[in-house]
Amino acid sequence: MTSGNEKKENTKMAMEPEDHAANAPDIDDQPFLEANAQAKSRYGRFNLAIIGDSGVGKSSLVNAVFGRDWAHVGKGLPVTRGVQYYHDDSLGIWDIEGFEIGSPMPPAEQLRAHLKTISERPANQQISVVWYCVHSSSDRLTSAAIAMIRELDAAGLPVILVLTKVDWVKNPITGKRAVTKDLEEFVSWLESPTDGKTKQPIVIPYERVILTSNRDRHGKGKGHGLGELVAETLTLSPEDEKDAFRIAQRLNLPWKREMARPVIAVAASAAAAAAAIPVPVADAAILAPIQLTMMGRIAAIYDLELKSMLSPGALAQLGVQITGQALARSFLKLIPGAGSVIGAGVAFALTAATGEGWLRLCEQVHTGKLDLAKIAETWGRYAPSFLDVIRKMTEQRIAKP
Ligand SMILES: Nc1nc2c(ncn2[C@@H]2O[C@H](COP(=O)(O)OP(=O)(O)OP(=O)(O)O)[C@@H](O)[C@H]2O)c(=O)[nH]1
Ligand SMILES: [Mg+2]
Repeated sequence: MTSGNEKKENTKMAMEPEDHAANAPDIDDQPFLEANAQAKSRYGRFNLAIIGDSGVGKSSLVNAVFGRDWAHVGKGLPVTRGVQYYHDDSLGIWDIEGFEIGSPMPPAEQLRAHLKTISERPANQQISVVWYCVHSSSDRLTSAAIAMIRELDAAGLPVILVLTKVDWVKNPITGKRAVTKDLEEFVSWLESPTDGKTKQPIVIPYERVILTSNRDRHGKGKGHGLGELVAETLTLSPEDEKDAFRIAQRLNLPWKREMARPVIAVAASAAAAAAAIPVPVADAAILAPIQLTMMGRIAAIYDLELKSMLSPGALAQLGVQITGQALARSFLKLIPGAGSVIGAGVAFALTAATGEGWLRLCEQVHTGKLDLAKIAETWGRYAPSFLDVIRKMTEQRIAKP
C-alpha cells in the first residue's frame, strides 16, 4: 500500500502541464460505453421472489441486501392482485403477499396461480430463488405456509426460510448473544417438523432456515444473518445466474473483486500483446480502447451505469486521464530501460495498475462513499502511482520466470 501522501505526489507528477491537454489524443469513449452495456446485458438480471405476510420485514431485507430502496428499485408493476414486480437492470424482485384472508381460494392454490402468471412472463423475469419470510416470534409454521412452501418446491424453486426480526439478546453473564428459548424451539421444530395434531413427522421442503434481523431491538446496528442469507442465495442460484446475483447484491465486495480481477488480467495481457513491438509514447493511445473496455466491464460488475450517470464531457475527460498517456510519459523517464517507448512489460503493468485503481474507485461509488458524478475529478486519487506500476512489473517478472 502506498501512503496517501505518496499518492498525491505521484499524481501531481502525472499531471504536469507538459503531460496534459496539448498532447492528449482525442479519446473515443465508445469502447467504455459499449463494454459497459455489453457486460451488463451478458450478466443479465437476477430475480428473487420474496413471500411473507404484510409487515414481516420483506422490504427492509431487500433494502439491506441489495442496497436499493424498494420503492425506488423501479416502478412496481402490480402484475396481479397481491403480486408486484420491481426491477432495474441487474435485479428483479417478485413481491408476493402471503395470502389474502377471507379469499375463497386456498393459499396454495392462490400461489399456484401467481406462479403460473410469472412463468408466462419473459425469460429474464423468471425466479431463481425464493425467500419465504416468517416472523421469528411465530411458534410454528401455519398449515397455509407449509402448503405454499410445498407449492414452490413443486414448481422447482429453491426456498430459503427466512426468520425475520430476530432479537439477539446479550447474556449478562457470558456476554454472548443468543436468541430466545421460544425461537430455539421454533428452529428445532423446523429441523424435524411434526404435525400439530397427530405428532407425526411431516416434510417441509425448504433448503435452509436463516435467522435475520435488520437492526437490534433499539433500532440500531447493521443486522444479523444477512451475510449468511446472501451466501445461501448464491449457493442455490442456478450456475448461469450466479454472476448476476453477485452483481445485484451489495453486501459481499470480495465476490465482485473476484469477478473483476480476471477482467484486469485479460486487459493487461491484451495491452502487452499490443505493445509486443514497442510503441512510441506518442502512440500510447493504442492502449486506450483496451483499458476503456476493461473499465467498462469492471463498472458493470459494480452495477454502475455509466451512460446515464456521466455527461459525455466528463467521460471524455476521464478517458484522457485514465488511458495513461500522461502517466506513461512521466513514468517512462523513471522506469529503468524503458526510454521513450512503451514495451510489453510497461503496457502490461500500466494496464494492470490502472485496473486496480479503477476497481477501488468503483468500490467507493458502489458503497456510496463517492459520487459517480465526481469521478472525473477524483480519478487522480486512484490513478496508479509510479510505484504501483513498478510493483506490477516486478510481479509480472516473478510470475514469468
Ligand atoms: N425490530 C425490527 N424491526 C424491523 C426489522 N425489519 C423491519 N422492521 C420494521 O418492520 C416494519 C415492516 O417492515 P417492512 O420491511 O416494510 O415489511 P414488509 O414485509 O415489506 O411489509 P409490507 O410491504 O407491508 O408487506 C417496518 O417498520 C420496519 O422498520 C428488524 O429486523 N427488526
Ligand atoms: Mg414491503
